[in-house]
Amino acid sequence: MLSEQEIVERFLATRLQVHPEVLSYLREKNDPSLIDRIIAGVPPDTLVVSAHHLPDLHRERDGARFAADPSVEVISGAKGTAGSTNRFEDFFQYFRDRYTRLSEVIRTRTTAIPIEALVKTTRYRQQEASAIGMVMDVRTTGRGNRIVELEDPTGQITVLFNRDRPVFADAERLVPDEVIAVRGKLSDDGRLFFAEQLLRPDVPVSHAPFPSDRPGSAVFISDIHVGSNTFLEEEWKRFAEWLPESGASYLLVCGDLVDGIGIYPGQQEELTIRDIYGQYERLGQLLAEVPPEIRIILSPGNHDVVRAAEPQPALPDEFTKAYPKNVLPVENPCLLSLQGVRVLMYHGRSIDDMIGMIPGASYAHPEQMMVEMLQRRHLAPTYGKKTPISAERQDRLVISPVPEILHTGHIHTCGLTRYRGVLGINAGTWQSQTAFQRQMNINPTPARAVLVDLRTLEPRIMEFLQAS
Ligand code: D5M
Ligand code: FE
Ligand code: ZN
Repeated sequence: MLSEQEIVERFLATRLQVHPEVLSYLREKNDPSLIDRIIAGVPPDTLVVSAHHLPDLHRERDGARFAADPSVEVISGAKGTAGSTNRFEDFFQYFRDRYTRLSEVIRTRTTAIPIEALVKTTRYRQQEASAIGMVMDVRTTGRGNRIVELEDPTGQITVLFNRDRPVFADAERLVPDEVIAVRGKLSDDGRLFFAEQLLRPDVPVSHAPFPSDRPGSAVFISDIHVGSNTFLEEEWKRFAEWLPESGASYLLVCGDLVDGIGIYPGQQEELTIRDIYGQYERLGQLLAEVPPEIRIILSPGNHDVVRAAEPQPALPDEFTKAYPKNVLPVENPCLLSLQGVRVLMYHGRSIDDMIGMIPGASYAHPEQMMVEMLQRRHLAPTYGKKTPISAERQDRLVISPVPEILHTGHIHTCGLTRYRGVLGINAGTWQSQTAFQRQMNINPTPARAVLVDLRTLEPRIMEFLQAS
């Protein structure tokens, strides 16, 4: 099969960019001559080759991808793709895969030396050098400097970030298990590396998102918590009445679809539906009121019935068999293409972990944590805290490719961001403040939905809260 790189380079040679839709089409066709035919056919002032440049192919295909009606393609995280629980070798493979993929992203911006060579060869003690590694441990010393144990497949080194140097601001936000590059100098005895610069994999500065080339819009929500006595049924009704008027073709729900059972101590007392089947049945009834033309994408969260370890599998058939045909259960995380606009859905359990570790982070600003994810190119950078991760051979939580939209939920507050062209969305929740959240001083922003025009990637927050 033609590689993505080969296709992109052939177009770039004639100064053309390629829309991801066209890219995946060409990869499937695997016919290099097709590329030349397309190049010959586009108007001279074209910057991006998109689906409408392919009128013949349009007819040629029977699939929905190029049709005018809504099209959802699950790029990764389709139902049934999450692996089963792991053996010890998988655990090793998991971190190796994470390191390999993230270090490749950083390597495009710096020339790094394997840590073993850096430590063993004396010549690096006089000159600046760079290394790429995973943060095995990070701590603050008594003097307020940051110390990191950095590891790559060849060795390990202790890296010091001096609190008086400019690099310290980046170093303050270091978390265990993220992959970084450091530039600096080794101490004379070769035991300590003094870092002057820290690079994260990040989104390229020049990153340009690909909007849809035809009209369409999508609604983003999360954390419905059906079955909870704090589920805002009246607000949901208003939302359901608005949906047909919204003009949207897609409704994306990013986890915590129901409140579940046995999720926290004493939950029984806060449930109006105490049976898990009953909760999903009620959700099905609510979804049946959504116009059948709207594609509904459901990914799970930590309150849902599937295993907690991420990637979380899609809802099993036994819970969704009575659901309308326009409902598509997917995994968490999941990468979708909505008429060419790539949306990465992730419930966001790692946001709790990151809020606990990153200075200045707060439950009021999910959008800031989405930026932290994008900079690390990882949805759950730290292993072994509150976020359970299933260590499979491939790290499905790595953010690659860079999506047009990152959709999260979980912390029940609404926040939007635009980071290097990527739109970050957390719509909030459909549950009012619980007793537990009151104790924790978490102030939810319930009953909001975010409507996005897929041609402009412009978001609009819609409010459905009733005046109480
Ligand atoms: O999570 C909703 C919000 O409440 C989210 O920000 C986490 C917080 N939360 C919920 N349970 C706990 C516990 N046990 N410890 C700390 N923080 C918590 P949701 O997934 O809807 O319960
Ligand atoms: Fe939730
Ligand atoms: Zn949650």
